[in-house]
This record gives sequence, structure tokens and C-alpha cells, in this order.
Amino acid sequence: MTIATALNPQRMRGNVLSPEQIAFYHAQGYLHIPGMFAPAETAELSDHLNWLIETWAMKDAGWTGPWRKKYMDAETEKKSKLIALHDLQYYSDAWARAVTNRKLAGAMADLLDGGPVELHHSTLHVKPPETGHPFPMHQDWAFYKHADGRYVDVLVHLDDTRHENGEIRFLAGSHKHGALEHVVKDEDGKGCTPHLPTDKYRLEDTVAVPAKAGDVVVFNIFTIHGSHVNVTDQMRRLVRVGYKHPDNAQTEGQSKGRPSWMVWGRRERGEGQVQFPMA
Ligand SMILES: O=C(O)CCC(=O)C(=O)O
Repeated sequence: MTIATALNPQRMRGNVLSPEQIAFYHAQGYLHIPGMFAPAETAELSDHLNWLIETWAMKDAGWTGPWRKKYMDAETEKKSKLIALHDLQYYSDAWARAVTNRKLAGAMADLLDGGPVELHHSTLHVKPPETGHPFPMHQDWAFYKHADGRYVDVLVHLDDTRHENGEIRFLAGSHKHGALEHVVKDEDGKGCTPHLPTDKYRLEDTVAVPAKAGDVVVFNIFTIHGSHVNVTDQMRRLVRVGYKHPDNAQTEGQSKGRPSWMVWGRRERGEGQVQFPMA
């Protein structure tokens, strides 16, 4: 498997990001970009998100697996919920604008070999108040496997995050190891949500990246990450948006097989390549 992380001169000419920001992403596997969305845009996205949560999102126990007993006491584990929805751009015009936002797409081009860039998916992650869902250490690669590292996940922040509401946390530099085998079965051999072994990968070893509403925190598809439970009395609302280089083929998982939208540049036509089917 290719791990596309090395710097080349093309990557140093940023559309949106500075050379220092681009170099930080390639060294650490993540990057905090403050103020990606202006306050008025963030307010509109927040308003649409609240409507989506009430109207379309599902609330359930969230990710499964033996990790739950390690991350939560029995009481919290019983109550802990996750509010989720895929592909917000199908339901809201504000979110359709957000996932194709020019500045965000330009930043993605900076991190993906200069582009072109495809939108792969978006996913809502809301940690409800008091017992809101922690996330065990994992790579997003385990959910949507791709051939190489030219894939960036973006966490759009709708609320300020901090330790108490479960800010995102990364194992710095971990993307350089490429894809890792994840636990995909529980003690009884039943399928569970992919995660890394809790004895080897610990939230205590991660770097916390608190951020403000309107900021984005981005990370590589191989970067190991997780987050603590939300113990505050407010929701913690994040939307993850996945962007990739068109030449980085998906091999398995979420959203495989559907065409991705171009958000930066043009799709090169390969020898014999045909158009996308109409149905
Ligand atoms: O919402 C969080 O705290 C974690 C998000 C996450 O792990 C992911 O988007 O892959």
C-alpha cells in the first residue's frame, strides 16, 4: 500500500493554507484550521443542523464492541447515545454549500497533491449531553478503505469543544504507519464497530485539539484518533466531511461504488473510461 505523506514542491504552493500548515499536516497527520466558516455561515449551518437533528437524524446506542466497557462505567454505558445522519447535503441547502465551499475545497487541494479533489461523504456526529458517546481509538480507513493516504477527513465544528464535551484527540504522526488491523468482533465472535485494541492504543497518549464553532480540524485517513464522553449539559455537534484525490480508489466500506462530486479541479479521463451510469 502506498502511503502518500512525503512533501513535494507542488504541495508547498498553497491555495488556502500556508507552507507551515501543509508541512504540519504531513508531519503530524492532523491540522486545526481556525475560522474556516464565517460567524454568519456558522450560525446558518448550526440552525440547519438543529433542524436535521430533530427531523432526520437517528439516535441510538452508537458504536458497538468490547471497548465500551473500558471507556464507560456500567451506568454511563447503558445511557450513552449517538445522534447520527449521513450525507447532510441531501437534506439541507446550507450543508450542500458547506461541503462544496471554495475555501475548504482549496485547503483540501493543498493537502491532496494540489488536487483535483472529490467529496466522498458527510456524516453528523452529535454527542448528546451528560453521557454522550465517546469514540474508541480507530482509523477512519477501517470504515471506508482506500488504496492510499490521499484522503482527508474534515471535522466541521458547530460547538466549541474542550475536554468536558469530548474534543477530538489524535495520536500524532500515527498516519505514517498506514492501515492497521482493527478489532471487528466482540468476545462472542459477533461483529462490532471497527476499533483498535484498547490495551495498545490509549486516549491518554493522544494530543487534544479543542476548537471553536466555525473552525475545522482535519486529519489523514490513517491517523489514529478518538474522543472522551461528553459530560456537560449541552450537545457537542460535529460534522465529518471526507475528501479524496480521484486516483485514490476505494476498495471497501461506506459509500463505495457511488460517484463522488468534484469540488476542486477536473476529473481526468483515463484510457477507455466511460461516463457514470444514469441509474
Ligand atoms: O466525533 C468524535 O468525537 C469523533 C469522530 C470520529 O472519530 C470520526 O469522525 O471518525
